[in-house]
Amino acid sequence: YAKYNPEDPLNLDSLLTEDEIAIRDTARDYCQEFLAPRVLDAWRTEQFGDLVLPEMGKLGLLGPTIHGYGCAGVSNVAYGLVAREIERVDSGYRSMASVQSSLVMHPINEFGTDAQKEKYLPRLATGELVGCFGLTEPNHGSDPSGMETTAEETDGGFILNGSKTWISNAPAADVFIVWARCKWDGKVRGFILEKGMKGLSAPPIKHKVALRVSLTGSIFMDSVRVSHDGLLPKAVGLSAAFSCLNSARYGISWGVMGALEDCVSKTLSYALERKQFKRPLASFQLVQKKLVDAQTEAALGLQASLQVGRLKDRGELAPEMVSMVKRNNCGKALEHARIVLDILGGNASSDEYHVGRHVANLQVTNTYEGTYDIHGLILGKAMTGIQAFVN
Ligand code: TGC
Ligand code: FAD
Repeated sequence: YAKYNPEDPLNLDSLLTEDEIAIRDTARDYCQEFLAPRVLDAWRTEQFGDLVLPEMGKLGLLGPTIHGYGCAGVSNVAYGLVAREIERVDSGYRSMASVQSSLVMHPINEFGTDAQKEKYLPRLATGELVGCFGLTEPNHGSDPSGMETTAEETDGGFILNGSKTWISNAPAADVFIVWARCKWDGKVRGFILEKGMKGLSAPPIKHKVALRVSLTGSIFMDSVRVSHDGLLPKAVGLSAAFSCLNSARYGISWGVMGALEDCVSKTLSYALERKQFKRPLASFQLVQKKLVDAQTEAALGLQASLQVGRLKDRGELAPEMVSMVKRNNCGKALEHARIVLDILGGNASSDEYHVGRHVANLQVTNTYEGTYDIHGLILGKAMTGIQAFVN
């Protein structure tokens, strides 16, 4: 028999290429050396770490699956491994990176003109420019098809009116990918807006109880004039926005497993050291069960994301597969992070023990990019042929 390794229970490493292991190790070293020491202060003060995206950019971690434009051109599995390492430290840092890579660089690369790609991608890849993605509106979260933001044609371009809310990176963004319903044909299209445009503002939403290292904001558009160069010509219909979500949701499925792994690792260390009734907590059967259940779900979730990543790399991905791993992994991460948190006893309430921070973050990851229940209904529709979320 092979020797069982509790740190990699199902030998995920054996399924990765040398290149994937190398980029994973680069990301892990960076995250543990540079992000982990800063996370507590950033969490307490809700700082947007200005250095974070440029540092990630230097290591090739932004838009890593894109070929050209200064991007690394690695596999989707490598992208997932990077998300896992970042989220091992904090879901908010992973949010910053996934918005930049999947929700801003991806649509420009997929739906943009050559000029738009040349203009934005190299500087987004280095983190010199910060991007955000505005789909959710105050009256439309799970149902973006009801969006009220409009675009109308005018001499030389378009005029956008409307508002978006709960937008990651928005207050720090230089580049805004915004989705609007076009008055001339009723279709949703994607636009590129830039900081400083007249009528465009992005105030922060402060005092969040989760994801505090990631800056979140609203986007207000009051007759913002965008030239023809600001239209993403191939981003027509909600399916274009959903294609960005497929990529980001896939990354989240890996990321949350990293957060859960960190919860297991931290509570295991605690359980081995802390004694009650003259014995380490780790010697109690109930405590061992909590740890093993959490570790099992992390190992299984990673295998599922790996399979989806391999299919994505081969061009054999169905969006429902992403719904399945996003929903399962976010749900399991939240459930089991919450259960192992109990092992810390009163110290669960201290941010210095980190697990409570992960639990708060995982509530958001289970909500954004389609809630747990919405992904359940997407899968329910695929299974039964009956759409349950709309009449
Ligand atoms: P429906 O009629 O189902 O679909 C409209 C069109 O879109 C197509 N489509 C997809 N295409 C590609 N990939 C997918 N996953 C797709 N899902 C749907 C569909 O085929 C159709 O195309 P066409 O050509 O026939 O028009 O649309 P619906 O309005 O009934 O959709 C319902 C539902 C529930 C599926 C959808 O609206 C949904 O997914 N809601 C969740 C909303 C959401 O995920 N929002 C995310 C906002 S971004 C965010 O949270 C970023 S956080 C990032 C971070 O900080 O890390
Ligand atoms: P609602 O849609 O109002 O849902 C509320 C509840 O009702 C949920 O439990 C939901 O599952 C349930 N529900 C809704 N419809 C149904 C139904 N048909 N059947 C059963 N149950 C239903 N959005 C962006 O566009 N860009 C971003 O960068 C971004 N970043 C975010 C960052 C943070 C920190 C947060 C919290 C959110 C972010 N979002 C972003 C928004 C996020 O995508 C939405 O919050 C999410 O899609 C849910 O929408 P909602 O909040 O309007 O909830």
